[in-house]
Amino acid sequence: MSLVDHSRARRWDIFCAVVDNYGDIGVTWRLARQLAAEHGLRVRLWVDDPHSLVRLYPGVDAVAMAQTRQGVELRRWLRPFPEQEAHDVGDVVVEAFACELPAAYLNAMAARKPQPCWINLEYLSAEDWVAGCHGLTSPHPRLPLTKRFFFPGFTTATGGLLRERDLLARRDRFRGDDRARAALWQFLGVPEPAPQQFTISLFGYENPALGGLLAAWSEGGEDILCLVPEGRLLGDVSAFFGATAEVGVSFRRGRLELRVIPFVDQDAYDRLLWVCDLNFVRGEDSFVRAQWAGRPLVWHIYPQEQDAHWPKLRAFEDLYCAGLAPAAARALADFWEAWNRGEGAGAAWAGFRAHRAGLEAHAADWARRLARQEDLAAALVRACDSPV
Ligand code: TRH
Repeated sequence: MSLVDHSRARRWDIFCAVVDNYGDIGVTWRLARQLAAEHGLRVRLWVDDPHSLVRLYPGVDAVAMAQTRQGVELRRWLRPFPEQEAHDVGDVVVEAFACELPAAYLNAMAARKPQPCWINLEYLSAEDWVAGCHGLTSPHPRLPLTKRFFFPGFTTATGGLLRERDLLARRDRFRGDDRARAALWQFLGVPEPAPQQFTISLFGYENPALGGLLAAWSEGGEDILCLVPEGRLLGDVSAFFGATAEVGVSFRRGRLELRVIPFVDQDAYDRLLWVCDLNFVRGEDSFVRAQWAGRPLVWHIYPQEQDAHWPKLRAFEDLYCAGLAPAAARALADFWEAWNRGEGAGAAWAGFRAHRAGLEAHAADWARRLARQEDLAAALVRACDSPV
């Protein structure tokens, strides 16, 4: 039972436009849940495409106009935004990833007394400029409103990363709990890996480098179990094995066993990351969750126009590899480069794998160090409690 009296709590409105700008529903859903659960806030999450949420949390009704799930009031963001929806503006308004707030809602924000705290939640980047831009404000060109830019990040000069209060404790308890691990394998429809199998989760965008990597794994010196969630990599898996890769299918070639697993809810996906020895992740949210797993990871960054993603990738590598032995750092950079370029990952694998022990110790240490920083939800609440 909740000890918080939610009826008197401050109300937050979070807007996420999935259709317009591919706003990251994974991040906003996680943030909304945490604000409600840990900060006792009344949170409304406005989403233009609730279908996108069903995969992350199957309890969501994709067509309902309003529903409450996991303490969050989920509202369908219609276009045009109905005038009558705009009268009830939250104490805090978060526009996620620069989505454009409905004009009627903006007008209502300007008229509200006191005015709401208006936040633009930005994408995650490890680049240096982020620290200088975090917290900057920008007046609306027409209305008497000021928005504040909030940048997630990896240092204390930024807004931090999403991390639920008990995340690392839950992770460690799970790892020590045979029954919980067995339940996960059963849920995934996968027999428990043999002790000598090196277990890899593989989530990413289409990648022409996959065939070469799977060949290296099948011909390598160790048994590998590779788990591929349903999604954009399945075409490349099918091409390699010459057969359709779909949920429930398993393949064997040489030392490699590959199983296609269902796309599971966010909490189960966390457990998958915790149980694997190495995690391939992508985008923003899975990338952060793999860091909290404290195990080595490979990041497929979302490719942007004019190669804008490369400086972002390198900035993170520089930060992450500080303190790592130079040879291990080089092997990591080579492998990540090959994976993101879409060629040469098979050739770079042996070098990466040779540094297993160093990379494992480093990943655990990185998670410990990051966890000393304030988490993003707490930092946002603090920012909104202090005047601009
Ligand atoms: O979906 P993504 O590719 O997201 C990206 C980023 O937000 C990127 O910045 C943006 O520009 C681009 O979209 C368009 O990858 P990401 O961020 O990892 O989101 C995937 C979500 O799916 C994440 O919340 C984890 C979740 N997930 C599950 O819940 N279950 C699963 O089985 C898997 C594989 C993932």
